[in-house]
Amino acid sequence: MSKQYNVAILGATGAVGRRMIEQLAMECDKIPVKGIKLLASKRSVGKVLEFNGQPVTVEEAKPESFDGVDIVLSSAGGSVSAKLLPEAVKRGAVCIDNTSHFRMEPDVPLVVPEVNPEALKNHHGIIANPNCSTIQMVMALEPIRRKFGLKQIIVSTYQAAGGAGQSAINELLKESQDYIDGKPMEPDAKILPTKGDRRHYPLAFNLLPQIDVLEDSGYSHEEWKMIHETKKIMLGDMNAQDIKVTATCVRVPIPISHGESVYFTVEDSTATNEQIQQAVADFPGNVLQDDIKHQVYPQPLYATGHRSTFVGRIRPDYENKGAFNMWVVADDLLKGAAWNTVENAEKMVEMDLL
Ligand code: NAP
Ligand code: 12T
Repeated sequence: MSKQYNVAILGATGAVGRRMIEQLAMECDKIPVKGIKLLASKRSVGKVLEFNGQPVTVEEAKPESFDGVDIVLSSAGGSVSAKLLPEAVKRGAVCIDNTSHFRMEPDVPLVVPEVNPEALKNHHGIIANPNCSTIQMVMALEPIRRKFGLKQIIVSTYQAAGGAGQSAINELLKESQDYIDGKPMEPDAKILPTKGDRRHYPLAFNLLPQIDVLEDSGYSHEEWKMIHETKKIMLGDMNAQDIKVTATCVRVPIPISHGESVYFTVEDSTATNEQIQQAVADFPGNVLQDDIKHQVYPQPLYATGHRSTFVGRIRPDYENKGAFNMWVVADDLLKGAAWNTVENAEKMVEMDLL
């Protein structure tokens, strides 16, 4: 009989955690689950969630929670991961972490399974899931890099509220209703642009060019992550100079699924638009939606709830040979978070790394 696993989901009550529960349940043939633990903060103790149609009571996450656990899928914020994942590893578990806390540590693989699965072999108990915006961008660009080489990437993001948690979605919906009802929105903004910062602004009927904290460099931390995570995933080195990357990250007033305008230049300047479209379409996990005659292009409303990365509007920059524009959309809570995490676990089972 194939191996069976005890799985713990840390942050099980959150926007990502709830999706991890669903995504894992859908993969039980590939990741046979012997037992499941749903872990969250003290606030959620006693709440009952469902796994595979069975009720499971939420427990408070503590070091001892990981006794006997084989796989941890973690999404309870960076400080919780920092404290608890080393405890889980000590107890023999392998952790796939969705927070940014461990991503840049040299012995922590940063993995999108379709892009760099081999990196999983170098794990020391913790595997990091990349940032949601990075994941969908490298999904679209990796097939192009493999066939034609990449020289430069310039990305602008259109990011949904959901990346910042369920409370950010709730805030957006409440503000939208208040705006329609003619009530002031600003006094109630508490979460966005980023919870820990001093000032908060409404997202409804607005655009916020700040995701995560702003750094002295002038970039937001989300922009920093997109630059360095892309290099670590594609080139194995967060500071590699072989591909130049720059990013502008903007929060837009939609609940779920990020859009990205990606401008890129390829090494092989004989690459045609059709060859680029074909390479994207042939890559597992991508769906090409690129038919301008019929107004077919990716949209967040239709990407939500799906695991794929949707790519369209691929077109050459007629002023610069070897340069192209494209538009990329994915569900930031599925491919950008819960599904990529479960998919990493599945890949590890397949590669016999667990
Ligand atoms: P969320 O909806 O706010 O959920 C947070 C989860 O963490 C809840 O289950 C919460 O439990 C739990 N939690 C909070 N404090 C805890 C503590 N001290 N001990 C144990 N559990 C605790 O947020 P989310 O959207 O699911 O995201 C969670 C984290 O995932 C984020 O902070 C971020 O680090 C990461 N994330 C990554 C990506 C990515 O790009 N890969 C995307 C989204 C999120 P309670 O319900 O009990 O409070
Ligand atoms: N601040 O895991 O606010 O690096 O949308 C993902 C999403 C951090 C992360 C967000 C964030 C991450 C957000």
